[in-house]
Amino acid sequence: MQNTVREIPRKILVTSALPYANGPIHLGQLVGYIQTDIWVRFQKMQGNQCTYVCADDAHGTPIMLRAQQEGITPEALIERISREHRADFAGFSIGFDNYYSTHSPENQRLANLIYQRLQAAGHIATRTITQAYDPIKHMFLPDRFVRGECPRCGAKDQYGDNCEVCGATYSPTDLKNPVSVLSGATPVEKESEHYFFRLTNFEEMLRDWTRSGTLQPEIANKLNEWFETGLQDWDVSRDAPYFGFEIPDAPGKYFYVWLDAPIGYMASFENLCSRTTAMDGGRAENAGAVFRPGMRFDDYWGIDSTAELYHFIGKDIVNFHGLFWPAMLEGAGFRKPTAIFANGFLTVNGQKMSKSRGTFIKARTYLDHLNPEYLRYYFAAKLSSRVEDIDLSLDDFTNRVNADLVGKVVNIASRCAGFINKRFDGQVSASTQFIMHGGENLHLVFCDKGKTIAAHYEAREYNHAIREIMALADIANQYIDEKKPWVIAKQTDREEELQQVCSFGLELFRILMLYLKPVLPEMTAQAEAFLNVAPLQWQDCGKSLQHRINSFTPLMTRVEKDKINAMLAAEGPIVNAAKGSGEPARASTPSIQSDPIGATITYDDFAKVDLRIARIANAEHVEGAEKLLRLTLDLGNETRNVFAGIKSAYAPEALIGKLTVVVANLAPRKMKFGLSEGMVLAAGPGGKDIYLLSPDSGAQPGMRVK
Ligand code: B3M
Ligand code: ZN
Repeated sequence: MQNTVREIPRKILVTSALPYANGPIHLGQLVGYIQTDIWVRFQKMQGNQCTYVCADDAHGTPIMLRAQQEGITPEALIERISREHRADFAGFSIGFDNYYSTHSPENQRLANLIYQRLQAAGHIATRTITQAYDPIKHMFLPDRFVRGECPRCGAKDQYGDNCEVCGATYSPTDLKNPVSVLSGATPVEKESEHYFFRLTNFEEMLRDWTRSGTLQPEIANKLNEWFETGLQDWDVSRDAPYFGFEIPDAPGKYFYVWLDAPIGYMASFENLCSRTTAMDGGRAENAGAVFRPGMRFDDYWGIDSTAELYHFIGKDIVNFHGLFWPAMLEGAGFRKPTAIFANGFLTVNGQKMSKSRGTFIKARTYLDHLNPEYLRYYFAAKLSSRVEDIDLSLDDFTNRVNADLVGKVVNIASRCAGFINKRFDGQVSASTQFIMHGGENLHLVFCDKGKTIAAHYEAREYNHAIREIMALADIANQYIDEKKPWVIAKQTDREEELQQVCSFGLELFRILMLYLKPVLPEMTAQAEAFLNVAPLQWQDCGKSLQHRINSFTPLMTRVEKDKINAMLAAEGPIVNAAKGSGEPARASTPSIQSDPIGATITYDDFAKVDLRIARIANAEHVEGAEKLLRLTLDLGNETRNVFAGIKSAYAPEALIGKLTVVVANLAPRKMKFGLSEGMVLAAGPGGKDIYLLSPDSGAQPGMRVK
């Protein structure tokens, strides 16, 4: 935290990492956006002037290539992805005050300005480097686009930057037998002049800054390793063709996507500032935003800014935010962030999200099946200020949401609202500020906890906040359990008591919703409507209910197992026959877009296909075949020879002994390399992403699959 005097209300600018505009949002990314959104909503409820901006990160080689592949311009691609991203974020109630794009005039102006200031101050150097170049595609190849044999251990088909087998790191020019992923050509080495940001000029500033409490201790330690190995100048240019901003006075040279990406934070904010005066105030994504006409860019980014600036990011991009970014800001005369908050990764059922296991869940797929607030709650219940990975265990998710939100919180309202609506025409008792129970005033107990809960939200210890809130929910439920309104309701002389107990229950429920509002904005909005109260603010604890409420609508229903299963099934790999013809099943770029379901067939059609379990007795390369492996399949009482187009995903040795599924009654096909007597089943788009189907253990070769 910087040692500045804070204005009241605080002026706070918050950002989340800018998602790449080359694919849909997935649940792993949502951890960060939900974490940030909860914090921002909490700040707004406190009455602080908190602004939350984000944008699509729209530049770079993968976006350029994907657009080419789809036969559209990169502008059209990023436009479409931006719409998808906005819809996904809106679905999860991520309440950005502005969502913009790094491919914007503001960002170009700011990127040029920062670069030119750095250059004028002597922080940019040029140097000629040698890089892998694709002679067919006529372009320099990013490390990830070159594959070949590891120079250390000889493992085949490794990326140009590191070996997944032995862990060696190297540059693409070190690979043996390298090929360009784009064209299959052997890359040549070519020289080119590059522009470097002289990070070393900022070493002293960075050492101080990273240790001044701006970073979580884990992150500060991590960055310390960089100081120990020595800071390096940072290559910030890329050669044409590249989708990005051309560097001023350097024709054919473009800013590397990571140079203009964080500047996108500033650009999105500047764009918001220029629109605040003309704000219509009614945009859905601005719920709760406090707009000051004339919010000024310099008040937030100028060197003398007293505003607080926080970047929420994933732990994989701390070097960019903890080193390059503050150095760029310093060198260009802007203020530096107050703090960087990094979150961990998401695992699903204890494992890395995986397309082949169907646990790589897209935000949209989740929204198609489940209530987004379940996930917001579950993440909140697990998130702390530490840089830890969190696990979405789907059973735990179901149990937790059902037990806490449905079983505890909604239950309070549903147990009390019916009596108030039916027996008292919606009128609550007058004195809900005095809920005496067990020698204590529960109203005071609940309001007092507000300070502790606020401190937990402020410190991003949401798991502690949730624990406190659920402890209060337990107290409210105990109160109702002891008072037993359903028993009182049967006694005609206890009308007033019934109204009071139920009113108290609803008042405690109101306070719980107030505390949960940063996490559950939609459910709270419904509760506000039902309780007939103005949008709850943090200081509203004392404003107790004393008026007529509206009729109760179910605020949240239980998580259903079959909805979860339907979601997983929707993400499950689509089964393709790995064709023996030598063509890949689909374009070989990994894609998480699933194939559309094919035409309907009758059961009889299906029954004609004789699927059998087979053991792969042998697998080998086929001389002269680029994509095929020759498999010798043991079907129990016979052996088959099958060619399968799975070479890009499997080494033959890895297949021997495996059980798989084969189409046993497919007419044999004569191929260039011999006769193929069947077809094995595999899923996935192609390339490295091919997954051979295999039965559970116990299946025997020859068994019929039905
Ligand atoms: N697009 C990578 C990521 O989403 C990158 C973040 C930019 S933040 C300025 O993790
Ligand atoms: Zn290796």
